[in-house]
Amino acid sequence: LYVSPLGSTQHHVFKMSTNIFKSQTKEKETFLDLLPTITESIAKNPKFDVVPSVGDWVKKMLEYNLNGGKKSRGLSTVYSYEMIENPENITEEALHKARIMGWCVEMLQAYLVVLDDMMDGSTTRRGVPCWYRLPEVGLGAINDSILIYMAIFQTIKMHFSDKNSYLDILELFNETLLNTSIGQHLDYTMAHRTKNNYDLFTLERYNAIIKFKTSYYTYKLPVCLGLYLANKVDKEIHKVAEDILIDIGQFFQIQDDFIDCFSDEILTGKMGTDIQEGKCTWLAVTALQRCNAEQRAEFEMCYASKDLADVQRIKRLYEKLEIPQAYKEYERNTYERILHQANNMPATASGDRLSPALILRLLDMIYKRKH
Ligand code: DMA
Ligand code: MG
Ligand code: MG
Ligand code: MG
Repeated sequence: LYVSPLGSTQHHVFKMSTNIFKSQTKEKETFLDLLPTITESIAKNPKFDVVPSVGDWVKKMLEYNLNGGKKSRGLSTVYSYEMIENPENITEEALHKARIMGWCVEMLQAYLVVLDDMMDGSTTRRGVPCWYRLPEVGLGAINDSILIYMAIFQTIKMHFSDKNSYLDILELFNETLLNTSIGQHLDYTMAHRTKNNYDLFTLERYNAIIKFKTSYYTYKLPVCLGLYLANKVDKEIHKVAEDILIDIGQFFQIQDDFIDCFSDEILTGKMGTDIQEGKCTWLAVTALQRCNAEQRAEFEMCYASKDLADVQRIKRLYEKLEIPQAYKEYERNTYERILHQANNMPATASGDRLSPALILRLLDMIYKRKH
């Protein structure tokens, strides 16, 4: 099957895309409707019986940190399962389970962003103050992140401990967190160097950072969970999936970097801090590749400054270097390249393949996104 977004001869693909689009809004609604059940069942952990105020806090904290946002990782988990599973096994109950797993991925995301916002000096997320910025929270957010993390495993145990792939699922979550924290370490230390020297801001280094900090938890995790939910435990198919999903994750993070600087806070719900924090972003790396000595000096002087005038100068420099145009071109080329890759994914020794339609669906969820 050849899947192309532009393919005039592959009209069946267009038909499918329209159907998917319709069900996407509905699936999101169904997915969101499940949240109260999830938070309630976590707060009902007998552990909290003797300390009911902690149970109440956990519920409130989960609600705050799981509300809003695109839910793209949770939904990707559900879509992956739907598109991987043998159609005759797809029951309402199986989909319900996939949604619960999707919420576990969203809890991992909540856990990560509670900490990420502290590390990045962020102020807002999903249109509200970052959790650690609430007066009654502060550094208690570190412990709250642990409570969120434990809620993931409580939920997985409750619903999936009878599955053959239970251990694989647990190991996948652990491996994902290790990879993400490697990426977050690189991201943080690159931004907090003591020397004002940008020689380390290379595309190679950048790609390593974003592979670790974003790709594994944003794409590999949801799709591999889809595979496990469909009882596909053969490691070979997981490896085939990993290769292309890392690419999509890097694409997603490059978009995130662009959005941090050039999108509207009203749309994104988060105020960008990448320039102020001196992050190694796609914009910074691309700008450094393009600038002359004078522009490089300006970059070194103004980057990683909290002063609004410096931030504006960096944005003007990006525009002068035509970074927005380069980004548009990058976005289109990458979309085409990944699609081509999707259509040429190898089959495993046992003949298993990852459907190109799933990759197309994941790509279409984010192509040209503004938030
Ligand atoms: C995203 O990096 C990575 C993680 C692990 C949250 P980021 O800081 O650019 O994300 P955001 O823009 O959402 O703060
Ligand atoms: Mg951040
Ligand atoms: Mg960050
Ligand atoms: Mg960002």
